[in-house]
Amino acid sequence: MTFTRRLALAAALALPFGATLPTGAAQAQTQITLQHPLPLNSHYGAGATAFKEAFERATNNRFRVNIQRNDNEREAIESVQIGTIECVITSTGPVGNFVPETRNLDVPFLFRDTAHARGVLDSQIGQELLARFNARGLVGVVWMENGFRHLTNSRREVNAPADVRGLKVRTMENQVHMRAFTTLGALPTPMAFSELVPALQQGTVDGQENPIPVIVANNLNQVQRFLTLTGHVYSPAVLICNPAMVGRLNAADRAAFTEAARAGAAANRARVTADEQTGVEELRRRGMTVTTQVDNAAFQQALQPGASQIESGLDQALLRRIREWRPAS
Ligand code: EAX
Repeated sequence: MTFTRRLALAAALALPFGATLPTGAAQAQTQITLQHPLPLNSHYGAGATAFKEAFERATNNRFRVNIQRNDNEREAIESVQIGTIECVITSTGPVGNFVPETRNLDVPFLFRDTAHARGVLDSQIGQELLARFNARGLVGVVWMENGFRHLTNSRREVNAPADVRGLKVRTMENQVHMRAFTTLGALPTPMAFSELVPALQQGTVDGQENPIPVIVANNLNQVQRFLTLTGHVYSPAVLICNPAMVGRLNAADRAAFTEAARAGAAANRARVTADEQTGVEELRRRGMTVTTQVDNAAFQQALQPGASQIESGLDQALLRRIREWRPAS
C-alpha cells in the first residue's frame, strides 16, 4: 500500500497515522494500558516491554499494550481497581494498603538474598499471596522484582545504625518500612515516588531508600550524595491487572497472557541483576560516596527492639515459612 493510500485510509478511518491499520478483513484490536513508575529504560520498563512484545506477537496484534509512566503507584493501582487502566507494574510498597497480606513481604532482612526471594515468590507461598488479590478486586498476575533497598542521604556517610538517627527519610506508604525506620531513630516520611525528587531538592527529607536500579534509572545521584548498601529490605514488584479485562480473555489468549507475563518477569529480573552488577560503580562515577562494607548484622540487631512493633498484625506462620524456605534439593 503506497504512502498516499495509507495516509488517505488513515484519514478515512480517523486513525492516527502509523496506527495498526486493518489489513484485509478489518481486525478488531483490544488496547491494554500498562503503567509503571519508572523510565522506560529501567528494570520495570524492560519487564513491560517484554510483556508487550510477547503478548502482541502471540495474539497476532489482536491486543496492543500501551506502556505509560505513572510514578504514583498507589494511584495506578486504584486506576486498575476501577478499570480506567488495565494493568500496572508496581513495587509492593503501597500494595499492602490494598492487599494486606503482602505486607509480610516487606519485613526488613526477611530474605537472605535474591535467590531466596525469587524462590519464595515463585513457590506455593508466592502463588498463595497472588491469590489474595482476587478478594480485593485485583488480579495478581506474576511477581516481578524491584530489588534490595539501600539507603541514600544528603547529610552524612552512614556506616552504622546510629548514623541513621535523626535523618528525615522518605519511605514508601508502607507501615512496615515506617516502623523499621522509627526503630532506628530516623524520622520516616511516607510519600509517593512522584513526590520524592522535589522533596529531596527542597530538603523536606534528607534521604530515601531504594534499590540500585531505581537510584540509577532516576539519577537520584543528582539529589543525594551518600549511598550505603544496607540491603535492609527486599522489594518485590508485581504485575497487577483488572479482573474484568482478564476475565474477557478466551482460553488461548489467557494462556498467551500468562506466558507473556512470565516473559516480562524474566526480563525484569535479568535487568535487575545487570543493574546491580554495574550500578554501584556507575553511581560512584556520577559522584556519589558509596559505603559498601556495611555491618548488616548491626542493622538487624538495631531493629530487634522494634521487631514486635514492625511485625505487628503480620502472619507469624507465614513469616516462619518464608524464613525456613529452602530450594528443593
Ligand atoms: O517501584 O516508591 C518507591 O520507592 C519504589 O521503589 C519505586 O517507585 C519503584
